[in-house]
Amino acid sequence: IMQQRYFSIKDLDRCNMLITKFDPDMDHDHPGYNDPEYRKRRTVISELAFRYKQGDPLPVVEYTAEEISTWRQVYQQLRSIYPSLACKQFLDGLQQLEKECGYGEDRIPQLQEVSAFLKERTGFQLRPVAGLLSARDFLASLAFRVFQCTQYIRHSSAPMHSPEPDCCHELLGHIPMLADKEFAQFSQEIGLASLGASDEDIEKLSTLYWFTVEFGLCKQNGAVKAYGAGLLSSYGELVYALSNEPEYKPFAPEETAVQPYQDQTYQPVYFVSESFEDAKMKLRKYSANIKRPFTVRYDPFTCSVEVL
Ligand code: H2B
Ligand code: FE
Repeated sequence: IMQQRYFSIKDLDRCNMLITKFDPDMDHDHPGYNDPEYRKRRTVISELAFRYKQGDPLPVVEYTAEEISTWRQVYQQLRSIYPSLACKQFLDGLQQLEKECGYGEDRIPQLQEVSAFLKERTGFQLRPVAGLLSARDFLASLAFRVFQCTQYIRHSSAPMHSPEPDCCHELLGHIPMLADKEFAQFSQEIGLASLGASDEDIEKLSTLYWFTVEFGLCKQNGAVKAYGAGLLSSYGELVYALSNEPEYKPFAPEETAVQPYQDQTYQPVYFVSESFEDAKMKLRKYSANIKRPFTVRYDPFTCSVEVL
């Protein structure tokens, strides 16, 4: 892999290492663990992702009435609090998706249409994935402006919480933000910084990703708003993060990268950025200091990464 002179988007077919710790077949605490129907359904949807190769049409899932009902509950509840708690970029993106991409409480949008929408706005495209990916593989895809998206939905017994990413998390949490040019750039830069990095640096970048893309807050017009997808797809944590209970710290990559985090419950601390511009500049400075065996440059004409 090191001898390769460039990486193309096709190389993402090899970035498929799944982490099974929250999988309904492995995790006894998963709300679907004792539901054989749910697990069977998950296997069917996983197969679509396993078979997918870069360039294939994105698989279409015919969602059941029960799945749509879960989506509706999540959508209605979150939608009602977004206007006061979500950042402007998110609200703009969601509004466009509702107007132009079939977003709404009555149906679960298909990856195909969402990917086409994003591609036009920020050049991001989607790729189906069967579950939680390793940080290295997940971050590598961001370098190519590819976002790996799960297609299954959380168990109907727990619409307000999912231990693993699901389509509510991707479609409601991540997609509206990825429709913003500046945020798309920020996401790609984390991805580019990860290529060729040591395991230790991947862990730090993954923590940075966690406290920004997943759980980030930012200042807007004197108020603190949410832009992290983990917050924007969880009613409970979104309200909690913007209450006066948790601790806030200013986003500072050196410090943020080593902050311990929670993947089972709410975060005890959140990092607040002055703006995306500010976060991007700080991240750039941080990334420049990561020691790597090579440097990389993204070529937007060929959508490939040159190794320098
Ligand atoms: N995999 C998937 N499928 N979705 C994610 O949002 C995700 C992931 N996030 N793997 C990654 C890990 C993130 O927590 C960081 C980079 O470790
Ligand atoms: Fe996520």
